[in-house]
Amino acid sequence: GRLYLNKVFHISAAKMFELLFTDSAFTRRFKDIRKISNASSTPWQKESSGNLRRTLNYTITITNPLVGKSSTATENQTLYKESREGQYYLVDSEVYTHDVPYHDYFYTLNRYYIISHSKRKCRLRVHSDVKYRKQPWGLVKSFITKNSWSGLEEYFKHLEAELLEEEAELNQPNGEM
Ligand code: YK8
Repeated sequence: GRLYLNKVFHISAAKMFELLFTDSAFTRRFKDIRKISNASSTPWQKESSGNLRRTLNYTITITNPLVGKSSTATENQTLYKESREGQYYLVDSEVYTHDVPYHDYFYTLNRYYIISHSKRKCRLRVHSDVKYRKQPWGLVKSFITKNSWSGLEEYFKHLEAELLEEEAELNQPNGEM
């Protein structure tokens, strides 16, 4: 896998969790800019394991010329019970894209760590891996991996840029916060 984001933000850990993993104005705006539509989400629900789970469904717009213009996707997120509110959050997200070529062969596993750095700062790390559900032919596998990595790299660069804007807004001395 690869580390796509690893950065300290002037945003508290609790606020970062709220921005990324609740139905926040930030998430809604980011989805708008990315042309992610038909978004729906279940609430976070406790499982027998003690972890919290939720499922998101949405339609993504794709710019990769090898693929159709859009695909529906399902994202299963797990907030691990080891997480400590305000201190440390660990979320795994499995993303299944249903309408891209070879979609039944792979999914993407994104691991988000939010670690409190100080009262008003946190580190956000996102590590992603392409996982295979069945073994494709070698050439197909490298094709899927290459196209997934470039898509993920672009996505997380954009997410980082939008978070930096949010950080600037939140830290304005005369801001609403
Ligand atoms: C989530 C990983 C792969 C997929 C895409 C697949 C191409 C397959 C090409 C053929 C289009 C929001 C991606 C990038 C779509 C977007 C997914 C997002 C960014 C020719 C083999 C959607 C995070 C996420 C995870 C996986 C990404 C897909 O929050 O290249």
